[in-house]
Amino acid sequence: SSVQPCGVSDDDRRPPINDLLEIAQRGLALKPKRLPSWLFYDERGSALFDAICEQPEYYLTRCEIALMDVHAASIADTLGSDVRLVEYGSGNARKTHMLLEHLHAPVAYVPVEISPEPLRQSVERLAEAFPQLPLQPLCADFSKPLRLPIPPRAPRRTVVYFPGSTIGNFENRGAAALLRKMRNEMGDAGGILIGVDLKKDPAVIEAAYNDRAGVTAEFTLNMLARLNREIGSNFELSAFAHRAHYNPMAGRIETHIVSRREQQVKVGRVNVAFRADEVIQVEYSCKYSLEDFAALAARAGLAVLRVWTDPEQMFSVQYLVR
Ligand code: AVI
Repeated sequence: SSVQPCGVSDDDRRPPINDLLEIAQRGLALKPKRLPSWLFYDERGSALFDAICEQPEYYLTRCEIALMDVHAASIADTLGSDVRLVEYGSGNARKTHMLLEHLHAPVAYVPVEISPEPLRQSVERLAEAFPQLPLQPLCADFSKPLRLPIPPRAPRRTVVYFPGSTIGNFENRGAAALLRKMRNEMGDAGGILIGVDLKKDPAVIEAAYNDRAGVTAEFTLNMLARLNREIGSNFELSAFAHRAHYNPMAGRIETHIVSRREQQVKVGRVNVAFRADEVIQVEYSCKYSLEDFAALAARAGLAVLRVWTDPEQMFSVQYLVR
């Protein structure tokens, strides 16, 4: 079975649909309207996400990098020698670079990334920085079952690396299912090294998803621009707005695209009607306490062996084992 980031839920048990037009029509027919968050990441969206990571309000990347800066050697010691490192959704692989600098005799690095261009670029950079390290890139959707390449020599363990708190973009059930899938792929002796954003002052979290420069708003609305580009819909971008609000009960940022007025949009042959203020739900970014995350890991048959945090406990990197 596959696991989808939230938006269109992973539990509706319909046959898989790959066609963008059908995905959009189906999501916009739901009540409330929902589109899956992976739709953000076309080339423009991926560039906008990189720009979000540079915004002063978006503490996640800065804190995770600061944490890696201090703890990468201790993390590498915990992982041990002769590890095969498999990274889910490797993107620009900046944090990986910090980890690889300290790993003891790694057997191979397997970046798994759905977008071929970022995958190619990161492999090129890593090949230059780590000429001895066997690189085995896999252009694939990490939410689907993976066929990992045969390693050049037998590893002591396989470690799945999943930084950035991307796990937060999955609802509870989907997150547990994804952790279970990683658990299968890592085998008995393996582990999962995962970045998890922590609960904190809601104002700080909300600011991270509403940066003053408006990069996140552009990132959100790029989803509609992408649909216009790829399936010829006619969303008028100025008639929609980005809204990201922290739901303290659920412990998550809920991002919506809001219709600024009553309007009709053509999506293929379908006319989609919007009321004024009607929303499309596009992303959840779940935040965890250390206890919340240990409970989620336990649901997937995993135990938290070690946790590293930054000095202000904004963000955590956790090592999970069977
Ligand atoms: C990729 N993911 C962890 C980001 C997050 O924080 O949920 C995506 C993002 N959406 C808006 N800003 C960043």
